[in-house]
Amino acid sequence: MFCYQCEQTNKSQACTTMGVCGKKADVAALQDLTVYALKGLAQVASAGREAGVVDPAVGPFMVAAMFSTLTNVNFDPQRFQVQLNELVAKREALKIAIKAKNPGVSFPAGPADFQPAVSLEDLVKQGEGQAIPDHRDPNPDIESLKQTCIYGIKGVAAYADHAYILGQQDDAVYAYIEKALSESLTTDKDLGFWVNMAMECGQANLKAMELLDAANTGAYGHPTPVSVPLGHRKNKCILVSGHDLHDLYNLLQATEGKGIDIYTHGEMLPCHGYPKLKEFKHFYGHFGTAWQNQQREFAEFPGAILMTTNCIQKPAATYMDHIFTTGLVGWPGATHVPNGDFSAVIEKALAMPGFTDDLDKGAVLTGFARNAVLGVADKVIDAVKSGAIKHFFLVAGCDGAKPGRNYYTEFVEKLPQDTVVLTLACGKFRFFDKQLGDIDGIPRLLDVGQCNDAYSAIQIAVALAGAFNCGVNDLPLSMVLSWYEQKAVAILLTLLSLGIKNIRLGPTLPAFLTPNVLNFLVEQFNIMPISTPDEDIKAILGSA
Ligand code: SF4
Ligand code: SF3
Repeated sequence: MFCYQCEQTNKSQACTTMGVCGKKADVAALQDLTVYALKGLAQVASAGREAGVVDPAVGPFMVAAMFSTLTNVNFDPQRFQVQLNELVAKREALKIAIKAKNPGVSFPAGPADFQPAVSLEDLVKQGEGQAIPDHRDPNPDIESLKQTCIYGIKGVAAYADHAYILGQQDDAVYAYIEKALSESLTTDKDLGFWVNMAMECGQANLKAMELLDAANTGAYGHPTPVSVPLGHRKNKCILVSGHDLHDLYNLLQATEGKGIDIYTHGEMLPCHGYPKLKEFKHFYGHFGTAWQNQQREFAEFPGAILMTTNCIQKPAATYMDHIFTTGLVGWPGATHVPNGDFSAVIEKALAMPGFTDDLDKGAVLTGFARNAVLGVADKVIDAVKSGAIKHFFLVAGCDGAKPGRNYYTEFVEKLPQDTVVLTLACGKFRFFDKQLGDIDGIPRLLDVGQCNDAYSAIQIAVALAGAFNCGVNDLPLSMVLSWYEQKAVAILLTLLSLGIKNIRLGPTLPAFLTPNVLNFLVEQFNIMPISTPDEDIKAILGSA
């Protein structure tokens, strides 16, 4: 196997025998084969577009399949087998439809006529033949940009899939994915072409995040600030992790009046801000922190646990019998339940002890998405004009296990009192419960939401730039980001495609970027690695 798609990759180079994330070589091969087969489907779909044939089922299938290869989503080999067979069936059906319209059409050899082996074992062998080192572009910099696009597409696919589930889609997103995946098979394009392709990926991701924002706010209302308890109360309980608001809503409905409280974990924390989710009285509080602490935290939770998307960490034996997966997420041995049918989860929660006492552990604020922040824009603008707020920081992105991620905790702790921190995604758990106080009633720590709510943060930045009659790069705003998986790659490409400069990125830089590509990013965007909190704060704020 060869995988270097996430920040945790072995020795900051590549996982070659077993993933640091727990991914085994067979699943790595099946994921490589899925991406390979998706390139073939993309070629056929692109040919279909030229002939005026678009199968509306292909785009949503493509994003779901791509999402299933994202870090910490699906570790279950069987599920990849089912998906690969479905993919090829869809591709062949599309070929027939295109041929009906244009009988003279021919399709390229290679992934567009890939036939999956019958046994899982042979399928894995086919996948082993698709490992990255065997198919690199002869130009390492182009290979680097191709992989950047593929990982960015995985992030776009995640958001597009979530949006589709809630009824929002845009064919332009699917068209981009088809084009980029088809082009990744070519070797005749230059660096400029692939830089543009990466910027287009950023724009496709902006669209996908916009669709998801419309989907989430359309279905559940605009988030409003809310205080979320970190303790618990005596009752049966279910813990929901991942990113999927639709699953949470279905679970809240299904558990109403059943004597079960629902708690969020990780990226589900901001769900408490959505009016239509918040109105359920048994949607109680938040338990635990970010994904990499699951084994410790889940072992202490006395109820059923539901994983709706990434990040699943290898479940410990102590809770394997009461962790459930749904949607695209999977782990061999964990019970997988179909979306929307949570009866097995509820049954398990009722059979478990639940919390047997009440515990007050304080509370945290969330719900500062674009509507809430822009609703008090006048107050924020006045505070900047009066000098009460000197600088904004977006300290955002993924969390992970590396000790170097303490940088983000220290960074936030050391910021002067006249600064405001906007945050989003699971990286916030490094500092989400710090009491930073407020400036003229504006909290100094504002949780904008999940990783996809980078869309909301961009809208806030654009609105502030409009109010101050300047560009986003001229605002007193600095972005200090942390990455782990491929959604963060997509978001970074979005920010770059919007021309945003001076981003600090950590804890380490992606292994798939070559020195030349990195130099290009530095020259064009002044992107820089994090150093120490003291040095970076000094560099941003001067000696103030
Ligand atoms: Fe390694 Fe990350 Fe790939 Fe897992 S997803 S195998 S940790 S690079
Ligand atoms: Fe976190 Fe997995 Fe990236 Fe949604 S839950 S941000 S790492």
